[in-house]
Amino acid sequence: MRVRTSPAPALVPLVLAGLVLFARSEIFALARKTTTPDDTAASPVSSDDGACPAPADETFFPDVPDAIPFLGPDTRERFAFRHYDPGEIVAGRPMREWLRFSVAYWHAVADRGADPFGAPTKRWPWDDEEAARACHVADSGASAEKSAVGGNDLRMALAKRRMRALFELMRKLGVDRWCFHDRDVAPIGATFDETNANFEAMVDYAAELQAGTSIRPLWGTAQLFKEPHYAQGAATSPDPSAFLKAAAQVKRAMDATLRLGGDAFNFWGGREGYQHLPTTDLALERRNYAAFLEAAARYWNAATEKSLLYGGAEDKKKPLLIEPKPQEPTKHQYDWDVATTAGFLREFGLDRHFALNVECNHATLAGHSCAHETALASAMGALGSLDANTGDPQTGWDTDQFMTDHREAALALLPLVRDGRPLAVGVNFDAKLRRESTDVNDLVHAHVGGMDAFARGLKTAARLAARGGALETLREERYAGWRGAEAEALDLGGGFSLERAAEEAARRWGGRENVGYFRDATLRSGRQELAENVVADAA
Ligand SMILES: [Mn+2]
Repeated sequence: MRVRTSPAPALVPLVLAGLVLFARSEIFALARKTTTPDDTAASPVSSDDGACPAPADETFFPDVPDAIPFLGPDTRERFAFRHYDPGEIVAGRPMREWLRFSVAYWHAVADRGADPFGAPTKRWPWDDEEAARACHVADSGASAEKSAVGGNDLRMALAKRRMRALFELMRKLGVDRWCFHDRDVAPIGATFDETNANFEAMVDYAAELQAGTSIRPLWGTAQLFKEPHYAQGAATSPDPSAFLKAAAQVKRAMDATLRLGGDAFNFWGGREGYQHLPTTDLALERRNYAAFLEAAARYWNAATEKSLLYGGAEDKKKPLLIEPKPQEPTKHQYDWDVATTAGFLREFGLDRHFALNVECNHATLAGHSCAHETALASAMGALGSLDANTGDPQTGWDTDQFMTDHREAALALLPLVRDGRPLAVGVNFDAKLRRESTDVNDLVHAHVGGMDAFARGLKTAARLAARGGALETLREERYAGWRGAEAEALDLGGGFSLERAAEEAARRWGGRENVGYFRDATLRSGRQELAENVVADAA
């Protein structure tokens, strides 16, 4: 395999080699031409031999330094972290422990900017077919003819280039986790078997790229929403054959995730919901969904020989995650939000198997804030991972933008910092470039900005959560009554009853002047404006 050797096939005709060099240099020149004024640092064009560059010479991000440095908030360098300093201790732990960042394969290297109104806008260098053909020839031996490389071979060669681009991006960002859907990393084949073989080959390839690095998946997942077979859902389809196909696909995706050393496996109910309620059997679909998840949990737990994160002991590895989203693409998704999903899991006895993967943009689609969802999941002991992104306040759909507002990040992270424990899984950038952003460097700025926003937000959250700090003092004072003799006398854990409450109320207030409205001596201020000022000051 090319990742291990450095072939320079002498038999590749010079004319083809020249074409490849031309194609590559044109694309890199285009990338440089469209950089912002701050991004004009000189960069080496890969010095390949005109055929397929040796791994050490290949670059898709030529302007970006090998390891983006932390230079502090005052730097003018754009390929630099202003706030993310992985070794800095915040709230008792290094930042890298609090913020186990992950790059999302599908958004980072597989998105080309198409939307329902327009064609793709991004001409990524890793999508260069000529270069992919040359590398396929280099991989498969000098006897192959480059011009004859097409079909599945070409699609696989392109998939490998995309994977290499992802790994270069991660290396330069200093991020060692990635997330993937099975169908995104490998092309669909002409047959069921070819599709599976493609996926296995790409998992092998990713394993080779991971070898010798600390890189591995934060989580893997099965993409159960793109194929026409899943048009009416996968686990909740009215067609049992879709259910069967999806279950087989989950097994394969779980095997791949474990083979790559992934930390967790995620379920996002892509089309698990309904479009038309009058013709939907809600009871059947929800029951089937539960049966699907139950079988998946049984398989995963046996495969990992670990189990039970949610509500169980600490440090259980390899969690299963489920990611709430209220709608889109369906009108109503069964995993609406944290509360709905937790209720569903508990209804079917699945809560001990699954933790929740909160996505910030999904939170706002559900009419919540990201902080509401992390706080609620945390309060339920069910917060497993975070999909770090944000939406647009004036846009009503899932825009999956990078979060750059550190205040929003701070409030989302506050429950974790209060608990003193990082997320069991991590922080995945489920975020993509705008359609108008077409430069490879934009991908780097996006991730750097997201990492800085979360780093700065983490520091803000640590200030807010500091014991004896203004916010925690306000919070403690609000609930002081529940730590005193009055609360103890209520005996909520034991003898409390409405009968006892009635007796006690009569004893305390019977025969007295009415204090129910304006003259209630016990009414205390919630001091919200003061608290808002405290939060604003910390940020
Ligand atoms: Mn989203």
